[in-house]
Amino acid sequence: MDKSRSERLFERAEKRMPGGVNSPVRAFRAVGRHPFFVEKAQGPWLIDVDGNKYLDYVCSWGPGILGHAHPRVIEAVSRACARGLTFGAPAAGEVELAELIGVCVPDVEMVRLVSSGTEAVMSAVRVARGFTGREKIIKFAGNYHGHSDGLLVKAGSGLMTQSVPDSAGVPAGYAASTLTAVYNDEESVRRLMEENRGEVAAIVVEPVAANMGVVPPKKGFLEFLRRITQENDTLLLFDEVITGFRLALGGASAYTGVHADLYTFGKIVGGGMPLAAYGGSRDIMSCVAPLGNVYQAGTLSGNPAAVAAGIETLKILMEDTGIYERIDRRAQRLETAFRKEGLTVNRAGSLLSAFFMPDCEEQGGTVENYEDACRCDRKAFADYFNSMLAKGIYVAPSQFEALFVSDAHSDGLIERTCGAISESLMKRYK
Ligand code: KE4
Repeated sequence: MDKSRSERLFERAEKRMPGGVNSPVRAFRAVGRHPFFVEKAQGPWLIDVDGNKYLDYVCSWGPGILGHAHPRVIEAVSRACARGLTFGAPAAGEVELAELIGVCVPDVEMVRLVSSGTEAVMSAVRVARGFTGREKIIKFAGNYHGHSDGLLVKAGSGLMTQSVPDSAGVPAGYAASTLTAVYNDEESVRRLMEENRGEVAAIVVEPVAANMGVVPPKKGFLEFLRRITQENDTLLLFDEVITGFRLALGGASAYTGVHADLYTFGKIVGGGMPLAAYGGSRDIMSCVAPLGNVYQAGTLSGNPAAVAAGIETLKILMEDTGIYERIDRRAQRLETAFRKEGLTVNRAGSLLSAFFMPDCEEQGGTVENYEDACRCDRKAFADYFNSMLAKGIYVAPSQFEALFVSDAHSDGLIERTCGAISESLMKRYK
């Protein structure tokens, strides 16, 4: 596999950008090689600058539910760009997207569009604090909610990849207001709520965790979070940057039947463009400036080109909800292939992760929380990643990320992937 142009670009990149990348997990450090540089993407394919073609199961970490460069989305964005890239003033598309989000997720009576998932969660937490007048929040070890200071505590995703669950540069005061519980462990939540009675503004949770690998909520866990927050006048915040419009058109509340007070969305809602959102009931969202006294703003919030991508993506999903059955079925086929090779697999809809448990637990190990996920054999994962890449299949370069299936991953390509899984793993467990 020729990598020469990527290598030359990476050499230049490292001189000008930390680690040569604009987001740490892209650096491939957990899998012991340099990243490839992408030339273009189409459907389920990424093509790198050396002409290598990869079947893409990262899908840009989630936005790509339709596959890359869907013609209708490209057309919508091109039309929007021709009318001007940014106005810094309201435009009709923002209203249409806000209305579509509310149709898909009826709990979101009012929404604010922003430019990244980090910004959405950071803002929603500020709303929870402003609305309740309380300062503390509870999050879960291994959940990742973007890189705002108060949420970089025992976080997942790239922090786990670098095995640094907290970040330097976060003032102790911020971390002090962020309490960390154990995902799927009701007692750990109950204890924190009792120790901080009347002080917790919100419980912030990934309703299906996907940043320590995929870890679905155990039966009753979300229902418990809903009950204990209602009993304590604490808000429940579903961070649906990954699960929103992914698990179902209505996201986690539709998929699980549990309803939150505040929601954050990213990735799919922007159709691959820099757009995210936070929202909830009119009562709660009315505290956001200029209506209320919780300030949040953004030069490019509701950017017309990004809004065009989001609108077209949601319209396609709304027109053909059969997509969810198709991508879930294909993800289930991949789950079967991994299980056949003895791996522990967690799956929720079209999100899944195969865990490389230590040999002693290779059969029947379970991953239900951050501690379980940390036990995984990262070397074995790296070997699997590189073996799959050599076969032209690009999975996330970290054990602690999800595998994303798009509507562009045909049944034939899924079967090809199952074959590659079997070839890549047979040496490990047999
Ligand atoms: P962004 O700021 O990266 O748009 O969104 C932050 C975020 C918030 N909440 C959840 C549940 C998320 O998963 C994310 C971002 N996800 C990671 C991948 N697991 C983004 C990839 C990266 O950091 O490069």
